[in-house]
Amino acid sequence: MVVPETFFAERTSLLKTSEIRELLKWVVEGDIISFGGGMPSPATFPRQWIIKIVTEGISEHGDKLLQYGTTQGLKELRLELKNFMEWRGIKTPSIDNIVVLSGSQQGLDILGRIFINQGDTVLMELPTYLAAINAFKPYNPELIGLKMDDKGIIMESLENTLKELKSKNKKVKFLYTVPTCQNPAGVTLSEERRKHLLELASEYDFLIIEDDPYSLILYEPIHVAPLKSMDTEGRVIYLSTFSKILSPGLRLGWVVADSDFADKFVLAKQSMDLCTSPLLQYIAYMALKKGLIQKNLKEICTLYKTKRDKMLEALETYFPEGCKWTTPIGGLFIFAWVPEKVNTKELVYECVKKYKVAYVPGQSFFVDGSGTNTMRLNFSYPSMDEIEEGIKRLAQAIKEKL
Ligand code: PMP
Ligand code: G9A
Repeated sequence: MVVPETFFAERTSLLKTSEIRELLKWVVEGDIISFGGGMPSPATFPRQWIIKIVTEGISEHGDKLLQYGTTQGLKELRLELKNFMEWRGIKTPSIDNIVVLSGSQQGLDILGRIFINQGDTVLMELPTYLAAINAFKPYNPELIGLKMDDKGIIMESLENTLKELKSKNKKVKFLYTVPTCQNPAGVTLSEERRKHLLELASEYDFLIIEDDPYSLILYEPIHVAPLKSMDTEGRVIYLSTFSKILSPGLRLGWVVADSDFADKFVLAKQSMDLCTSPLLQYIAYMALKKGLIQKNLKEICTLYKTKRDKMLEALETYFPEGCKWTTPIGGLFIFAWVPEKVNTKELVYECVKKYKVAYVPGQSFFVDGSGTNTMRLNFSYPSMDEIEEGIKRLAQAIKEKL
């Protein structure tokens, strides 16, 4: 049957494929060195521990763990998350301020559902997490990009944007940010700017979505306070995930928000998946309770720091003149700029076919369509040898275009 477009809802035409997901297909299928998706190193997955916990969990609590659970999430997990959040400086009056999600990506989708009316103004970093852009787009907002430097969003630029919008009688619905070890740019918003951002949110009355998968994966002895820990007005909705600190295959994330927001998350989630798998939530609960997360984090940070340094060294050695890149204090990504004449979206296909190396072209992370000469490089997944070899091949591909 030839399916006519009219069968689909209009918003379906706004769904866009994710380049991260497209590249993943090639990486899974082929012998390609991948600097593509933000995949943790499989060496960090606690396999034997998970086998033991699941076996014990099912024999002791099988009736509960194999049953439907509440939409909010396992009470035991939310109690552990409450402590975990307090350790991060985020105080939650009750576990009802926490909703367990089937990955923080589900939280991004819910944000679109509960907040965005057609034409609403949403502010995002330039560049920003591409699956957040893709999650918001079907609701047809006006996405406005905010310029960044090595300290995150440039406050003057944000203030000018806010003033301009106000002069046009436009109100910002929310600002979405990955303030710590940003995906894709690898930068961290400075403490001074965090305070300023919260002041502006209060003055111009908008919400802040703090998406925070990476702030515990740090390679420098730096303390970074989450925006949510500085939020005195309940304007910050905080998302995080077990994907990078335990395993992404568990598909477990959570949101922390004032109860009016948390209740709406629950309502939206009810019709999406009823509840997140209680069995998988049990694994995360035990990982927090038994201190596995903290223990694992030390190993993750040591491993990824070595990989980050290896990639920085390889970039320095092989990349041609005219290229530059970020030096992230944590997280999984280095963001690179190549000479302007090189279009990284075109180059990636050649890189995959001829050089067997993949990265994510930067342009899809920019809501204003810029960034045609940028690329995001993940260093957590490839081995040390692959990092060296892959950057060498990438440099060769770039040089051929100059
Ligand atoms: N937000 C950001 C900034 C991310 O980098 C990611 C994963 N790469 C997600 C959300 C989604 O994470 P999850 O696996 O929890 O769905
Ligand atoms: O595989 C995914 O889509 C999750 C990873 C996100 C990223 O690479 O930023």
